[in-house]
Amino acid sequence: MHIDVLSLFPEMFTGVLNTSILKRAQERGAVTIAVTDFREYADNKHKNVDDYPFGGGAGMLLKPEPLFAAVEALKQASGKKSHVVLMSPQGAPYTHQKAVELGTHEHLILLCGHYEGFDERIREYLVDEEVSIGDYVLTGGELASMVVVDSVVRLLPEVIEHDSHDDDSFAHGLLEYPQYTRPADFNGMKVPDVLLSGHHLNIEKWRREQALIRTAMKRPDLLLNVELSDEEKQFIEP
Ligand code: 6GU
Repeated sequence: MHIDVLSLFPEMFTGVLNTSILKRAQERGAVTIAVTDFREYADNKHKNVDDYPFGGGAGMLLKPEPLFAAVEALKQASGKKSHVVLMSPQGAPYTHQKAVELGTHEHLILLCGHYEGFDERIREYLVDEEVSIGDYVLTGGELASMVVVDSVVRLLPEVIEHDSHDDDSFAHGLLEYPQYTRPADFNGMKVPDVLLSGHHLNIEKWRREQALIRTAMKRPDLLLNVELSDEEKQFIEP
């Protein structure tokens, strides 16, 4: 998979892309990631990428030309089937399912604006989808695009170390069950007996119950999208 990020502030990405799992994923060749300053594609000598809105109003808008030219160049260079994502607080809410889905594209192009809005033709003609990472406004799409890159790349088959993603919070629509490591008794704070029992069936049952309880307490909204057995429905009824 190849990921291109278009941003006016490429330096924001340096640490994130060169650390931990994102670093390892690139070293292993599971993904290549490039950040490009789309100011390079500005067509005027002052390298302007923004301009005043027609009809007046506060603030500036990102002009269409630099982003259209940059996306076209990246599509040509990749020779792959490209999927263009606009990072914006107006986008569809970003979820685990979306991370899985974006991971199926061989070439992702993530567009990040900063401070300002986009000329609407970018939305209408250049972009395949628009994504938001939550109901708050960031100064730019950069942090959001790093969230997307991180969550997509860690799920790629070549990056997964073991089956740990099966139990990820959200993988089955539930929050993850509680986990413990040694010591079994830390200053009187004890690990639940069942986990020390070696009884795998009871452990599985306990974990499922705990995931259900935890989700019902912290994120009841998630339960609307989960298949529950009749017994499980009874179990979490208040
Ligand atoms: Cl994707 N961009 C910006 N600028 N703000 C956001 C966002 C994206 N998602 C939530 N807030």
